[in-house]
Amino acid sequence: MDYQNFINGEWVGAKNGQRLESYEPATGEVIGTVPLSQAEDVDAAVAAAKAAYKEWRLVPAPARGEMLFTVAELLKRRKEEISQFLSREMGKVIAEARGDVQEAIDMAYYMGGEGRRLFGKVAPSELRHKASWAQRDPIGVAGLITPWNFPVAIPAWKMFPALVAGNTVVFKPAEDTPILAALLMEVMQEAGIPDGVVNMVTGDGPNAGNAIVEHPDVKVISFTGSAAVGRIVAAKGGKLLKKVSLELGGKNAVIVMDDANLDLVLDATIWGAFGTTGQRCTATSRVITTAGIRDELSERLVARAKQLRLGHGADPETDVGPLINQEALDKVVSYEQVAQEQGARLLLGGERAEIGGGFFYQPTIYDNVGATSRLAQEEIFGPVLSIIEADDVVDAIEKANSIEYGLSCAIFTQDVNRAFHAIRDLETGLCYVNHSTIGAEISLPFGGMKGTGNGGREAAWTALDTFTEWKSVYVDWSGTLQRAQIDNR
Ligand code: UN1
Repeated sequence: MDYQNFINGEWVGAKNGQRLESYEPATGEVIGTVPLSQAEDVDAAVAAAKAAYKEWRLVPAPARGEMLFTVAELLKRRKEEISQFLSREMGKVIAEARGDVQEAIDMAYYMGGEGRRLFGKVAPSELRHKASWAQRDPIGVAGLITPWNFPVAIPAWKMFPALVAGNTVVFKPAEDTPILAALLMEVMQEAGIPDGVVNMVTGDGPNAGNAIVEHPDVKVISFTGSAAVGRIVAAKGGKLLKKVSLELGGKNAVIVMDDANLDLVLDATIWGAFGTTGQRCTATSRVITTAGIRDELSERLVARAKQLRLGHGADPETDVGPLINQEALDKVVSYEQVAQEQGARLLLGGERAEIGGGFFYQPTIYDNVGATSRLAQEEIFGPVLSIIEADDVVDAIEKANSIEYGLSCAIFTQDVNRAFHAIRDLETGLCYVNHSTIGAEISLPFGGMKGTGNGGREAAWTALDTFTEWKSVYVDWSGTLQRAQIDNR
Protein backbone atom coordinates (compact mmCIF):
# COMPACT_ATOMS: atom_id res chain seq x y z
CA MET A 1 0.00 0.00 0.00
CA ASP A 2 1.67 3.17 -1.14
CA TYR A 3 0.23 6.56 -0.28
CA GLN A 4 1.08 10.17 -1.02
CA ASN A 5 0.85 13.51 0.69
CA PHE A 6 -2.54 15.18 0.41
CA ILE A 7 -2.06 18.79 -0.67
CA ASN A 8 -4.70 21.09 -2.14
CA GLY A 9 -7.02 18.15 -2.83
CA GLU A 10 -4.37 16.17 -4.69
CA TRP A 11 -2.22 13.16 -3.82
CA VAL A 12 1.40 14.09 -4.42
CA GLY A 13 4.82 12.66 -3.56
CA ALA A 14 7.62 14.47 -1.73
CA LYS A 15 9.43 16.86 -4.07
CA ASN A 16 12.70 14.97 -3.62
CA GLY A 17 10.95 11.64 -4.21
CA GLN A 18 12.05 10.07 -0.92
CA ARG A 19 9.85 7.49 0.80
CA LEU A 20 9.26 6.33 4.34
CA GLU A 21 8.33 2.73 5.18
CA SER A 22 5.49 1.83 7.46
CA TYR A 23 5.57 -1.58 9.08
CA GLU A 24 3.52 -3.83 11.29
CA PRO A 25 4.87 -3.77 14.85
CA ALA A 26 3.59 -7.31 15.50
CA THR A 27 5.69 -8.81 12.71
CA GLY A 28 8.20 -6.18 11.62
CA GLU A 29 6.92 -6.54 8.04
CA VAL A 30 6.69 -3.50 5.79
CA ILE A 31 3.07 -2.80 4.83
CA GLY A 32 3.50 0.26 2.69
CA THR A 33 5.29 3.51 2.04
CA VAL A 34 4.54 7.23 2.19
CA PRO A 35 6.54 10.33 1.27
CA LEU A 36 9.45 11.32 3.52
CA SER A 37 8.63 14.99 3.24
CA GLN A 38 10.87 17.99 3.79
CA ALA A 39 10.31 21.68 4.48
CA GLU A 40 9.60 22.34 0.79
CA ASP A 41 6.63 19.96 0.92
CA VAL A 42 5.36 21.64 4.08
CA ASP A 43 5.67 24.98 2.28
CA ALA A 44 3.38 23.73 -0.48
CA ALA A 45 0.84 22.45 2.04
CA VAL A 46 0.86 25.69 4.03
CA ALA A 47 0.46 27.75 0.84
CA ALA A 48 -2.60 25.66 -0.09
CA ALA A 49 -4.06 26.00 3.41
CA LYS A 50 -3.44 29.73 3.46
CA ALA A 51 -5.16 30.23 0.12
CA ALA A 52 -8.12 28.02 1.09
CA TYR A 53 -8.55 29.91 4.38
CA LYS A 54 -9.77 33.00 2.55
CA GLU A 55 -12.93 31.21 1.47
CA TRP A 56 -13.32 28.57 4.21
CA ARG A 57 -13.54 31.17 6.99
CA LEU A 58 -16.57 32.64 5.19
CA VAL A 59 -18.43 29.34 4.80
CA PRO A 60 -21.18 29.61 7.41
CA ALA A 61 -20.32 27.53 10.46
CA PRO A 62 -23.51 25.39 10.23
CA ALA A 63 -22.43 24.36 6.71
CA ARG A 64 -18.92 23.53 7.95
CA GLY A 65 -20.52 21.50 10.72
CA GLU A 66 -22.68 19.60 8.26
CA MET A 67 -19.58 18.47 6.41
CA LEU A 68 -18.31 17.03 9.68
CA PHE A 69 -21.56 15.08 10.02
CA THR A 70 -20.77 13.60 6.60
CA VAL A 71 -17.27 12.78 7.85
CA ALA A 72 -18.89 11.00 10.83
CA GLU A 73 -21.16 8.97 8.55
CA LEU A 74 -18.30 7.96 6.27
CA LEU A 75 -16.12 6.97 9.22
CA LYS A 76 -18.99 4.87 10.52
CA ARG A 77 -19.32 3.17 7.18
CA ARG A 78 -15.57 2.44 7.03
CA LYS A 79 -15.17 1.77 10.76
CA GLU A 80 -14.44 -1.96 10.50
CA GLU A 81 -12.02 -1.65 7.59
CA ILE A 82 -10.09 1.22 9.22
CA SER A 83 -10.07 -0.55 12.60
CA GLN A 84 -8.64 -3.72 11.07
CA PHE A 85 -5.92 -1.71 9.44
CA LEU A 86 -5.30 0.18 12.67
CA SER A 87 -4.61 -3.13 14.40
CA ARG A 88 -1.99 -3.86 11.78
CA GLU A 89 -0.24 -0.51 11.45
CA MET A 90 -0.35 0.56 15.12
CA GLY A 91 -0.65 -2.88 16.74
CA LYS A 92 -3.42 -2.33 19.30
CA VAL A 93 -5.98 -5.09 19.80
CA ILE A 94 -8.99 -4.99 17.53
CA ALA A 95 -11.56 -4.04 20.20
CA GLU A 96 -9.44 -1.03 21.12
CA ALA A 97 -8.84 -0.19 17.46
CA ARG A 98 -12.59 0.04 17.03
CA GLY A 99 -12.68 2.32 20.07
CA ASP A 100 -10.04 4.56 18.51
CA VAL A 101 -12.11 5.01 15.35
CA GLN A 102 -15.28 5.43 17.42
CA GLU A 103 -13.68 8.30 19.31
CA ALA A 104 -13.12 10.06 15.98
CA ILE A 105 -16.75 9.44 14.99
CA ASP A 106 -17.93 10.85 18.32
CA MET A 107 -15.76 13.91 17.83
CA ALA A 108 -17.06 14.48 14.30
CA TYR A 109 -20.65 14.52 15.57
CA TYR A 110 -19.79 16.73 18.54
CA MET A 111 -17.89 19.29 16.47
CA GLY A 112 -20.46 19.06 13.67
CA GLY A 113 -22.98 20.23 16.27
CA GLU A 114 -20.66 23.07 17.25
CA GLY A 115 -21.33 24.45 13.79
CA ARG A 116 -24.68 25.58 15.17
CA ARG A 117 -23.26 26.81 18.46
CA LEU A 118 -19.74 28.25 18.52
CA PHE A 119 -21.30 30.43 21.16
CA GLY A 120 -19.96 33.84 21.97
CA LYS A 121 -21.14 35.99 24.87
CA VAL A 122 -23.19 39.14 25.05
CA ALA A 123 -22.43 41.54 27.89
CA PRO A 124 -24.50 44.60 28.77
CA SER A 125 -22.78 47.82 27.82
CA GLU A 126 -22.08 50.53 30.38
CA LEU A 127 -23.62 53.02 27.97
CA ARG A 128 -27.22 53.41 26.84
CA HIS A 129 -26.98 53.27 23.08
CA LYS A 130 -24.32 50.72 22.67
CA ALA A 131 -24.14 46.94 22.15
CA SER A 132 -21.24 44.76 23.21
CA TRP A 133 -20.44 41.10 22.69
CA ALA A 134 -17.53 38.72 22.19
CA GLN A 135 -17.34 36.24 19.33
CA ARG A 136 -15.00 33.44 18.37
CA ASP A 137 -12.94 34.12 15.24
CA PRO A 138 -10.86 31.51 13.42
CA ILE A 139 -7.09 31.96 13.54
CA GLY A 140 -5.86 30.85 10.12
CA VAL A 141 -3.70 27.87 9.26
CA ALA A 142 -3.51 25.32 12.08
CA GLY A 143 -0.50 22.97 12.26
CA LEU A 144 -1.37 19.59 13.79
CA ILE A 145 1.34 17.16 14.85
CA THR A 146 0.01 13.88 16.17
CA PRO A 147 1.29 10.66 17.79
CA TRP A 148 0.89 7.02 16.75
CA ASN A 149 -0.89 5.68 19.85
CA PHE A 150 -4.33 6.99 18.86
CA PRO A 151 -3.68 7.34 15.14
CA VAL A 152 -7.27 8.12 14.17
CA ALA A 153 -8.77 9.62 17.35
CA ILE A 154 -6.10 12.21 18.16
CA PRO A 155 -5.94 13.72 14.65
CA ALA A 156 -9.76 13.93 14.82
CA TRP A 157 -9.64 15.68 18.21
CA LYS A 158 -7.53 18.39 16.63
CA MET A 159 -8.78 18.55 13.06
CA PHE A 160 -12.52 18.68 13.63
CA PRO A 161 -12.61 21.59 16.10
CA ALA A 162 -10.05 23.45 13.96
CA LEU A 163 -12.25 23.04 10.89
CA VAL A 164 -15.63 23.82 12.38
CA ALA A 165 -14.19 27.05 13.76
CA GLY A 166 -13.12 28.09 10.24
CA ASN A 167 -9.40 27.32 10.25
CA THR A 168 -7.59 25.35 7.58
CA VAL A 169 -5.19 22.56 8.44
CA VAL A 170 -1.72 21.22 7.76
CA PHE A 171 -1.42 17.87 9.45
CA LYS A 172 1.68 15.76 10.06
CA PRO A 173 0.94 12.30 11.45
CA ALA A 174 3.48 10.20 13.33
CA GLU A 175 6.03 8.32 11.21
CA ASP A 176 4.78 5.01 12.61
CA THR A 177 1.15 5.36 11.48
CA PRO A 178 1.09 7.45 8.29
CA ILE A 179 -1.16 5.18 6.24
CA LEU A 180 -3.98 5.49 8.77
CA ALA A 181 -3.64 9.25 8.38
CA ALA A 182 -3.96 8.84 4.63
CA LEU A 183 -7.16 6.82 5.13
CA LEU A 184 -8.50 9.69 7.22
CA MET A 185 -7.65 12.07 4.37
CA GLU A 186 -9.61 9.86 1.97
CA VAL A 187 -12.61 10.28 4.23
CA MET A 188 -12.18 14.06 4.36
CA GLN A 189 -11.94 14.21 0.59
CA GLU A 190 -15.00 12.03 0.08
CA ALA A 191 -16.97 14.16 2.56
CA GLY A 192 -16.50 17.13 0.27
CA ILE A 193 -14.16 19.21 2.39
CA PRO A 194 -12.93 21.74 -0.20
CA ASP A 195 -9.43 21.48 -1.70
CA GLY A 196 -6.72 22.99 0.47
CA VAL A 197 -8.82 23.10 3.63
CA VAL A 198 -7.15 19.95 4.98
CA ASN A 199 -3.62 19.00 3.92
CA MET A 200 -1.45 16.14 5.09
CA VAL A 201 2.34 15.90 4.89
CA THR A 202 4.02 12.69 6.06
CA GLY A 203 7.55 12.62 7.36
CA ASP A 204 9.63 12.89 10.50
CA GLY A 205 9.63 15.41 13.32
CA PRO A 206 13.00 17.09 12.78
CA ASN A 207 12.17 17.90 9.13
CA ALA A 208 8.45 17.97 8.33
CA GLY A 209 7.28 18.57 11.91
CA ASN A 210 9.81 21.29 12.55
CA ALA A 211 8.93 23.02 9.28
CA ILE A 212 5.31 23.27 10.42
CA VAL A 213 6.28 24.69 13.80
CA GLU A 214 8.61 27.27 12.25
CA HIS A 215 6.48 28.28 9.27
CA PRO A 216 5.41 31.92 9.68
CA ASP A 217 2.01 31.28 8.07
CA VAL A 218 1.05 28.56 10.56
CA LYS A 219 -0.62 30.53 13.32
CA VAL A 220 -1.60 27.85 15.82
CA ILE A 221 0.11 24.57 16.65
CA SER A 222 -1.46 21.61 18.37
CA PHE A 223 0.98 18.88 19.37
CA THR A 224 0.55 15.60 21.23
CA GLY A 225 3.67 13.63 22.12
CA SER A 226 6.56 13.46 24.54
CA ALA A 227 7.37 16.17 27.08
CA ALA A 228 10.87 16.48 25.60
CA VAL A 229 9.58 17.31 22.11
CA GLY A 230 6.75 19.41 23.60
CA ARG A 231 9.31 21.70 25.19
CA ILE A 232 10.99 22.23 21.83
CA VAL A 233 7.67 22.95 20.11
CA ALA A 234 6.69 25.38 22.88
CA ALA A 235 10.02 27.20 22.73
CA LYS A 236 10.05 27.56 18.95
CA GLY A 237 6.36 28.44 18.74
CA GLY A 238 6.67 30.84 21.66
CA LYS A 239 9.48 32.73 20.00
CA LEU A 240 7.22 33.31 16.99
CA LEU A 241 4.28 34.27 19.30
CA LYS A 242 2.17 31.41 18.02
CA LYS A 243 -0.61 29.84 19.93
CA VAL A 244 0.72 26.43 21.05
CA SER A 245 -1.38 23.70 22.62
CA LEU A 246 0.46 20.70 24.07
CA GLU A 247 -0.69 17.30 25.29
CA LEU A 248 2.32 15.55 26.78
CA GLY A 249 3.10 12.74 29.15
CA GLY A 250 1.49 11.09 32.11
CA LYS A 251 2.46 8.86 35.02
CA ASN A 252 -0.98 7.99 36.19
CA ALA A 253 -1.87 6.30 39.45
CA VAL A 254 -4.73 4.31 40.85
CA ILE A 255 -5.12 4.81 44.58
CA VAL A 256 -6.56 1.75 46.29
CA MET A 257 -7.98 2.12 49.80
CA ASP A 258 -8.49 -0.83 52.15
CA ASP A 259 -12.25 -0.61 51.67
CA ALA A 260 -12.11 -0.85 47.85
CA ASN A 261 -14.07 -3.38 45.82
CA LEU A 262 -11.07 -5.55 44.97
CA ASP A 263 -12.61 -7.37 42.00
CA LEU A 264 -13.32 -4.03 40.39
CA VAL A 265 -9.82 -2.74 41.18
CA LEU A 266 -8.33 -5.78 39.44
CA ASP A 267 -10.43 -5.40 36.30
CA ALA A 268 -9.75 -1.68 36.09
CA THR A 269 -6.03 -1.86 36.85
CA ILE A 270 -5.31 -4.67 34.40
CA TRP A 271 -7.22 -2.74 31.76
CA GLY A 272 -5.55 0.59 32.57
CA ALA A 273 -2.01 -0.78 32.82
CA PHE A 274 -1.88 -3.36 30.04
CA GLY A 275 -4.57 -2.14 27.64
CA THR A 276 -2.93 -0.56 24.56
CA THR A 277 0.22 -2.27 25.93
CA GLY A 278 0.54 0.65 28.35
CA GLN A 279 0.98 3.04 25.42
CA ARG A 280 -1.61 5.62 26.41
CA CYS A 281 -0.76 8.93 27.99
CA THR A 282 -3.56 8.01 30.41
CA ALA A 283 -2.22 4.48 31.11
CA THR A 284 -2.05 3.29 34.71
CA SER A 285 1.60 2.95 35.66
CA ARG A 286 1.41 3.22 39.45
CA VAL A 287 -0.79 1.52 42.04
CA ILE A 288 -0.68 3.35 45.36
CA THR A 289 -2.23 1.22 48.06
CA THR A 290 -2.70 1.06 51.79
CA ALA A 291 -1.23 -1.80 53.87
CA GLY A 292 -4.43 -3.69 54.67
CA ILE A 293 -5.12 -4.63 51.06
CA ARG A 294 -1.62 -4.56 49.59
CA ASP A 295 -0.62 -8.23 49.70
CA GLU A 296 -3.87 -9.58 48.39
CA LEU A 297 -3.97 -6.91 45.70
CA SER A 298 -0.47 -7.61 44.38
CA GLU A 299 -0.97 -11.36 44.48
CA ARG A 300 -4.18 -11.16 42.53
CA LEU A 301 -2.83 -8.55 40.09
CA VAL A 302 0.05 -10.87 39.25
CA ALA A 303 -2.30 -13.84 38.84
CA ARG A 304 -4.50 -11.86 36.48
CA ALA A 305 -1.66 -10.31 34.48
CA LYS A 306 -0.13 -13.80 34.00
CA GLN A 307 -3.21 -14.84 32.07
CA LEU A 308 -2.93 -12.06 29.49
CA ARG A 309 -2.28 -13.39 26.00
CA LEU A 310 0.24 -11.54 23.86
CA GLY A 311 -0.12 -11.55 20.11
CA HIS A 312 -1.11 -9.79 16.93
CA GLY A 313 -3.69 -7.09 17.60
CA ALA A 314 -5.99 -8.29 14.84
CA ASP A 315 -6.33 -11.73 16.50
CA PRO A 316 -9.48 -11.51 18.63
CA GLU A 317 -7.85 -13.82 21.23
CA THR A 318 -5.09 -11.28 21.92
CA ASP A 319 -5.18 -9.21 25.11
CA VAL A 320 -1.90 -7.33 24.70
CA GLY A 321 -0.35 -6.30 21.39
CA PRO A 322 3.23 -5.29 20.61
CA LEU A 323 5.03 -2.06 21.40
CA ILE A 324 5.17 0.32 18.49
CA ASN A 325 8.82 -0.06 17.44
CA GLN A 326 12.36 -1.07 18.39
CA GLU A 327 13.08 2.23 20.08
CA ALA A 328 10.03 1.87 22.31
CA LEU A 329 11.04 -1.68 23.17
CA ASP A 330 14.61 -0.60 23.99
CA LYS A 331 13.26 2.10 26.27
CA VAL A 332 11.05 -0.32 28.18
CA VAL A 333 13.92 -2.84 28.42
CA SER A 334 16.18 -0.13 29.87
CA TYR A 335 13.92 0.13 32.91
CA GLU A 336 14.82 -3.43 33.99
CA GLN A 337 18.19 -2.06 35.06
CA VAL A 338 16.62 1.01 36.64
CA ALA A 339 14.26 -1.16 38.67
CA GLN A 340 17.13 -3.32 39.91
CA GLU A 341 19.23 -0.35 40.88
CA GLN A 342 16.40 1.22 42.79
CA GLY A 343 15.62 -1.89 44.82
CA ALA A 344 12.24 -2.65 43.30
CA ARG A 345 11.09 -6.27 43.52
CA LEU A 346 10.08 -7.94 40.27
CA LEU A 347 6.79 -9.83 40.65
CA LEU A 348 6.08 -10.60 37.00
CA GLY A 349 7.58 -10.20 33.53
CA GLY A 350 10.57 -7.90 33.31
CA GLU A 351 11.64 -9.16 29.90
CA ARG A 352 10.88 -9.27 26.21
CA ALA A 353 8.53 -11.82 24.75
CA GLU A 354 9.82 -13.51 21.62
CA ILE A 355 6.87 -13.64 19.24
CA GLY A 356 7.70 -13.60 15.53
CA GLY A 357 9.57 -10.47 14.53
CA GLY A 358 7.43 -8.23 16.72
CA PHE A 359 8.28 -5.76 19.48
CA PHE A 360 6.69 -7.62 22.37
CA TYR A 361 7.29 -7.13 26.08
CA GLN A 362 5.86 -9.19 28.94
CA PRO A 363 3.29 -7.54 31.20
CA THR A 364 5.48 -6.48 34.11
CA ILE A 365 4.75 -5.73 37.76
CA TYR A 366 7.12 -4.45 40.44
CA ASP A 367 6.45 -3.84 44.09
CA ASN A 368 8.52 -2.22 46.79
CA VAL A 369 8.80 0.81 44.53
CA GLY A 370 9.76 4.10 46.18
CA ALA A 371 7.43 6.95 45.28
CA THR A 372 10.37 9.14 44.29
CA SER A 373 12.34 6.48 42.39
CA ARG A 374 12.78 6.79 38.62
CA LEU A 375 10.49 3.81 38.10
CA ALA A 376 7.70 5.75 39.83
CA GLN A 377 8.50 9.11 38.25
CA GLU A 378 9.26 8.58 34.57
CA GLU A 379 6.87 7.81 31.77
CA ILE A 380 7.83 4.38 30.44
CA PHE A 381 5.01 4.04 27.87
CA GLY A 382 4.90 0.28 28.08
CA PRO A 383 3.26 -2.56 30.05
CA VAL A 384 5.04 -1.84 33.33
CA LEU A 385 3.19 -1.34 36.60
CA SER A 386 4.72 -0.24 39.93
CA ILE A 387 3.13 -0.89 43.30
CA ILE A 388 3.77 1.77 45.92
CA GLU A 389 2.68 1.69 49.55
CA ALA A 390 0.87 4.53 51.32
CA ASP A 391 -0.24 5.06 54.94
CA ASP A 392 -3.68 6.55 54.32
CA VAL A 393 -5.67 8.62 51.85
CA VAL A 394 -3.68 11.80 52.56
CA ASP A 395 -0.35 10.06 52.04
CA ALA A 396 -1.66 8.30 48.92
CA ILE A 397 -2.80 11.57 47.34
CA GLU A 398 0.52 13.20 48.18
CA LYS A 399 2.40 10.34 46.52
CA ALA A 400 0.08 10.42 43.52
CA ASN A 401 0.83 14.13 43.15
CA SER A 402 4.59 13.80 43.65
CA ILE A 403 5.43 13.65 39.94
CA GLU A 404 6.03 16.21 37.22
CA TYR A 405 2.95 15.15 35.25
CA GLY A 406 -0.73 15.69 36.02
CA LEU A 407 -2.93 13.89 33.53
CA SER A 408 -5.11 11.21 35.10
CA CYS A 409 -5.68 9.60 38.49
CA ALA A 410 -8.21 7.18 39.95
CA ILE A 411 -9.26 6.34 43.50
CA PHE A 412 -10.96 3.10 44.50
CA THR A 413 -12.94 3.35 47.73
CA GLN A 414 -16.47 2.82 49.00
CA ASP A 415 -16.13 5.82 51.27
CA VAL A 416 -17.62 8.97 49.78
CA ASN A 417 -15.57 11.19 52.08
CA ARG A 418 -12.29 9.75 50.84
CA ALA A 419 -13.48 10.07 47.26
CA PHE A 420 -14.23 13.76 47.66
CA HIS A 421 -10.92 14.25 49.43
CA ALA A 422 -9.19 12.89 46.33
CA ILE A 423 -11.34 14.91 43.91
CA ARG A 424 -10.36 18.08 45.76
CA ASP A 425 -6.65 17.43 46.14
CA LEU A 426 -5.50 15.48 43.09
CA GLU A 427 -3.41 17.58 40.72
CA THR A 428 -4.66 15.95 37.52
CA GLY A 429 -6.84 17.10 34.65
CA LEU A 430 -8.78 13.81 34.74
CA CYS A 431 -10.00 12.30 37.98
CA TYR A 432 -11.84 9.00 38.29
CA VAL A 433 -13.70 7.44 41.19
CA ASN A 434 -14.00 3.65 41.01
CA HIS A 435 -12.89 3.59 37.39
CA SER A 436 -9.60 3.12 35.56
CA THR A 437 -7.28 6.01 34.61
CA ILE A 438 -8.05 5.42 30.91
CA GLY A 439 -11.21 5.89 28.92
CA ALA A 440 -12.04 9.60 28.86
CA GLU A 441 -15.14 10.58 26.87
CA ILE A 442 -15.05 13.36 24.28
CA SER A 443 -17.74 15.55 25.84
CA LEU A 444 -15.51 16.71 28.69
CA PRO A 445 -12.21 18.60 28.49
CA PHE A 446 -9.20 16.31 28.01
CA GLY A 447 -5.75 17.26 29.20
CA GLY A 448 -3.51 17.59 32.18
CA MET A 449 -2.09 19.87 34.79
CA LYS A 450 1.59 20.56 35.52
CA GLY A 451 4.10 18.98 33.08
CA THR A 452 1.39 17.29 31.02
CA GLY A 453 0.82 20.40 28.97
CA ASN A 454 0.60 24.15 28.90
CA GLY A 455 -2.93 24.66 30.12
CA GLY A 456 -5.05 23.90 27.06
CA ARG A 457 -7.66 21.18 26.89
CA GLU A 458 -8.68 19.05 23.96
CA ALA A 459 -12.17 17.76 23.24
CA ALA A 460 -15.47 19.23 24.38
CA TRP A 461 -16.14 22.97 24.09
CA THR A 462 -12.63 23.70 25.37
CA ALA A 463 -11.05 22.44 22.13
CA LEU A 464 -12.46 25.58 20.51
CA ASP A 465 -10.32 27.74 22.79
CA THR A 466 -7.22 26.42 21.03
CA PHE A 467 -8.55 27.07 17.56
CA THR A 468 -10.27 30.43 17.99
CA GLU A 469 -9.41 33.94 19.07
CA TRP A 470 -11.89 36.04 20.99
CA LYS A 471 -12.98 39.23 19.29
CA SER A 472 -14.79 41.79 21.46
CA VAL A 473 -17.17 43.94 19.46
CA TYR A 474 -18.70 47.30 20.47
CA VAL A 475 -21.40 48.88 18.34
CA ASP A 476 -22.27 52.44 19.31
CA TRP A 477 -25.62 53.43 17.88
CA SER A 478 -25.99 56.80 19.70
CA GLY A 479 -24.61 58.97 16.90
CA THR A 480 -22.55 60.83 19.48
CA LEU A 481 -19.34 60.08 21.30
CA GLN A 482 -20.18 58.13 24.47
CA ARG A 483 -17.06 57.76 26.56
CA ALA A 484 -16.85 54.57 28.62
CA GLN A 485 -15.83 54.99 32.29
CA ILE A 486 -16.45 58.76 31.95
CA ASP A 487 -19.83 59.75 30.52
CA ASN A 488 -21.75 57.20 32.56
CA ARG A 489 -20.32 58.37 35.88
C1 UN1 B 1 -3.82 9.25 24.79
O1 UN1 B 1 -3.36 8.26 25.31
O2 UN1 B 1 -3.04 10.08 24.26
O3 UN1 B 1 -8.80 8.51 27.93
C2 UN1 B 1 -5.26 9.53 24.65
C3 UN1 B 1 -8.28 7.69 27.18
C4 UN1 B 1 -8.54 7.81 25.70
C5 UN1 B 1 -7.59 8.80 25.08
C6 UN1 B 1 -6.15 8.55 25.37
N1 UN1 B 1 -9.89 8.24 25.49
O4 UN1 B 1 -7.59 6.78 27.58
